[in-house]
Amino acid sequence: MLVTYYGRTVLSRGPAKKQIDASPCRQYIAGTGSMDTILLQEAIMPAIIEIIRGDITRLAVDAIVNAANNTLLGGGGVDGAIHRAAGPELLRECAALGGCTTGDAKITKGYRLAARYVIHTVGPVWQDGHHGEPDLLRSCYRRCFEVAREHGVSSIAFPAISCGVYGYPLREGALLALTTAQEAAGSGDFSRILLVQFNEQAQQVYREAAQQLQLPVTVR
Ligand code: AR6
Repeated sequence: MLVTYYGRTVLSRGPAKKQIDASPCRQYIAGTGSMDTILLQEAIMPAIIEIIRGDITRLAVDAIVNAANNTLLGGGGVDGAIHRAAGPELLRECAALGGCTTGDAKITKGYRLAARYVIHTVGPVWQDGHHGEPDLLRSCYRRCFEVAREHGVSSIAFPAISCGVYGYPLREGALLALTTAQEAAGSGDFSRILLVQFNEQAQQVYREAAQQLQLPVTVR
């Protein structure tokens, strides 16, 4: 596992005070030795936010997030995959929820999934970026974290909400996912926040977005 701290400034006294970009913090450890102890401790601890490649339906976390539609009655993409993996009981519980408005989130049990809960959220359909799409997508992530907190969820995994069939540009979606994840990580309520991508290209977009935001993330 590679723990990567992008663009951190070494805060300590001495010659190691410098800014690095896109360089693993391990380089600090191997550096001149004038690094601040706190920074060293941070560097060897895994970051709370993880950028992961894989199938979200297979993750053993407290909750996985579903990129659903307003009916909550299933669909294609990650929604279809989650319903297939969870089994028909999930659809039965969803049917009793009365749908979900765009930007909101609702929780169900995970049934046959390894995850205890599924948090269903409905992202915006991308038009041109001037129809409230960023606010709605931000609201999706924040509402998911709120609902997660209410249910004692400590580890949570997100797909790239809206970035498939709904057409949200992946780069912008990744920046929003990371900034809201960073807010939640700062609250101290979560032990792990996983941002899951299906393929390597998408993972690379997330990695570059983390670099742009100078966020500490674990990539694997
Ligand atoms: N694990 C992780 N990520 C996945 C998986 C998976 N198993 N499957 C797909 N993705 P989408 P949306 C990624 O289209 O854009 C549904 O029909 C995918 O590569 O699933 O919010 C709903 O019912 C993409 O990056 O969700 C709605 O009608 C991301 O998940 C509509 O699609 C989201 O893609 C919602 O569209």
